[in-house]
Order: sequence, then C-alpha cells, then structure tokens
Amino acid sequence: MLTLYDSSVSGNCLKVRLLLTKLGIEFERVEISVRGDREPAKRERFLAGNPRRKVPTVVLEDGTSLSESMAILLWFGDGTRFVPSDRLERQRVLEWLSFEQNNVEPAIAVLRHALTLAERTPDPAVEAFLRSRSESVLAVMDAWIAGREFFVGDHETIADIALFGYSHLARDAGIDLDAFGNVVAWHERMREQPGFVALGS
Ligand SMILES: N[C@@H](CCC(=O)N[C@@H](CS)C(=O)NCC(=O)O)C(=O)O
Repeated sequence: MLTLYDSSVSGNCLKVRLLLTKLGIEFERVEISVRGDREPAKRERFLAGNPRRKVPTVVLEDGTSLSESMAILLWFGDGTRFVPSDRLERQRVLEWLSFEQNNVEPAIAVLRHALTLAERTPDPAVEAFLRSRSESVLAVMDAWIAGREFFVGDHETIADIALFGYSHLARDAGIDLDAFGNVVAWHERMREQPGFVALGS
C-alpha cells in the first residue's frame, strides 16, 4: 500500500487525499506536524526519503518517493478522467496548476499559516500585502469560473482539486470569501463531487 506523509491541516496534502480517494487508491496516512519537530523519530524516517522536506510526500510500494502536490496530482491523474487527453485542455490544466503554485499558495496559504498556525503574528505590512495578493488571485479565479462549472472542460480535473486546496480556506486567512460569489458556488460544486473529503477528515 502507498504511504502518504500527510498533515491534516494542510491544503497541499488535502489535494493529494482528494485525488487518491476519488481514484479509489488505498493509502496509509502518516501525520507529520507542520508546526515543529514534535516526534523526532517519525520525522527522521520521513526526512530520510524526502530531499525537499515537505508534506505531502507519497512513498510507493517499491520505496520510490514523490513530492510536490502538483507533481503528485499529475503522477496519479495522468491517464484518468482528472487529466484531459486533449492537448489544449491539458495545457489549460497545467496553466492552472502553475497559477496555484505561483499565486494562490504563496498568498492564501502563507497568510493562513501566519494567522492560524505560526507562533508569531505577522508584521501588519506583510499581512496587508498578502491579503491584497489573496484577493487578487481570488478575483482572477472568480472571473474565470463565472459561467463555467469547472476550471477546465465540463468535469472536475486536477486543476479544480489543486485550486480548491487553499482557495476554500481563504476565510481562515481573514478574507471575505463571499465577495467572490462564483468561487463560493464552485466550492459548493466541488463538495458535491464523488469522493469529496474535507480538510481535517
Ligand atoms: N509546493 C509544495 C509545498 C509543500 C509545503 O510547503 N508543505 C508544508 C505543509 S503545507 C510543509 O511541509 N511544511 C512543514 C515544513 O516546512 O517543515 C507542494 O505543493 O507540495
């Protein structure tokens, strides 16, 4: 069975749990604290096969380790309904995966972490900058998803799973998510999709 080095508070890990669950792939979860080294022995085992030192990390049955949520989504999603075979649709999926890593995650995930998980409160200027960045990325998403059911094509893909990971946690980052009604409606649609799992479950 696969092992997923996981964190129940991480949107990056949720992305991987969502896809594995939707694909019916069984996995064993090993919870790694993202707040510090509370269980040194477990952390040592995790770090031994993990050069990037981050969760999520998946270890396959043969010991091969996979990291970076986007790359893991592609690894398991390729050849399934979650990654389009059409070249242009695949391109669109990759564009949204890059957007998520370059824009959504560095704004919403970092602000959420600073406000809810970090030991020190952020500098007000940094907080204001991250809030403004978060609102900008949500505005981009809101404009794209208006009049669409999903980010690419007519059904859920790994682009939706990736973007859901942190955008649905924007309220934890103190963002008024209701200002982005199309995104909120898409979040509801995502919760209705087969195999949905919530953060913390
Ligand atoms: N770009 C990576 C980011 C991974 C990442 O930052 N993971 C965080 C949890 S969300 C982590 O491992 N934090 C613990 C640490 O840095 O020690 C991905 O998408 O998987």
